[in-house]
Amino acid sequence: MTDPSFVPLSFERRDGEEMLAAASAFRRELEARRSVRSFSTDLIPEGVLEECLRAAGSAPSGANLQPWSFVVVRDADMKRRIREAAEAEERDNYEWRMGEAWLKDLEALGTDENKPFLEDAPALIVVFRQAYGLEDEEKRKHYYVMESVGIATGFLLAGLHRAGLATLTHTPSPMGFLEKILERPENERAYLLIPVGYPAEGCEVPDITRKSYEDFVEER
Ligand code: IYR
Repeated sequence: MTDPSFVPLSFERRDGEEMLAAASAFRRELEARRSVRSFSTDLIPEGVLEECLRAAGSAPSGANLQPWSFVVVRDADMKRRIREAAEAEERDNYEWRMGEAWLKDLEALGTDENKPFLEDAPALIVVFRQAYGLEDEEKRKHYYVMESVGIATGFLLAGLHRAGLATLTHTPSPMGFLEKILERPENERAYLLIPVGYPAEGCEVPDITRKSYEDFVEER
């Protein structure tokens, strides 16, 4: 048994007015985030991605086992290989895998099997979930992996947006090709592919709306 060890929590209470202002500013900032599918090739200033990834790595996780890995792909050849493999999967998705109802639900987004953003974006962040831990060939159980990686990814997306970068949450499924191309260990499964960068000049986004507050929050 390991005895738990505790340190004082770093926490400062704010007054109500300041809290409301902070919550509201954060809300407005996140509401302004849009998924972008048309990227400029401009490079991201040094250090920015690293800061955002550090924020992601601070997320809470099951038993604090932090069951995630993030791979940053900037290499043009690697991006091209990822694009080719993703488009091959997407061709099948759009041709027969997704089905009529799914295609109908996607109509408003105007997506298709072509994914030029996988080469245009200066960086692709590939998020992997670790189905189990693997150290020195020893397997270790991981807990609430989907939840943990989802929270870390949320931190990451919020941080990238806060830093002034555009992102897309992309899942060219099945995503097994990412595990192969990026030579991931056997315990890792691709979770999400995030192109990151600046929107292309004149970038447009779908004219879609969000649910109203009452439609997704209930107070009792
Ligand atoms: N992966 C495909 C299809 C797609 C699926 C969902 I769910 C989306 O929200 C958007 C697209 C593609 O990327 O085109």
